[in-house]
Amino acid sequence: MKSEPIVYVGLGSNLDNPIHQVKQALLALDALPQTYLKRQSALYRSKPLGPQNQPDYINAVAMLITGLLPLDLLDMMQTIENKQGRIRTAQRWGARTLDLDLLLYDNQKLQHPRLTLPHPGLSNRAFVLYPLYDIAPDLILPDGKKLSVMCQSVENDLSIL
Ligand code: ROI
Repeated sequence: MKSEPIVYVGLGSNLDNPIHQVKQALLALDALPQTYLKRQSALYRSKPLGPQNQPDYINAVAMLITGLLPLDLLDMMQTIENKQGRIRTAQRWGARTLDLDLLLYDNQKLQHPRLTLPHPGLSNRAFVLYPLYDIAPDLILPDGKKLSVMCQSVENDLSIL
């Protein structure tokens, strides 16, 4: 029997009680159809990447087991973002109540107008790599790179909560 896909989702928030937003989103991910939350990282505080005139972020990474296809999962993640008050503004990289990024879907590589897998920001963002390492220290990416080695090439400027 083929096992169900393992998926990693990055969570980030810097508005309206970010710690609560991230915890709430973990519950919402666990409640998705055909899906459960297998592991969750610690919560981390990080300086904003992008414009600095916004609050610090709370970040975490979740490991899900899911029977949903990538674009169906993406749709449902966007519904969670919207339910938690996400307002899309013109400002690129502005503050947000909740950002859910599909980082990895099994070993799939995908170039689709709505979804790139692995997530293009994965390899250079400490606030993604370190929480991911928390829950998957032996992970090897679809291009064969080891997560542990990738972590060594980005400065860890996070504080754990
Ligand atoms: N910066 C940090 N530290 N954490 C995030 O989750 C995050 N998300 C974003 C941008 C605006 C790029 N900056 C971020 O989308």
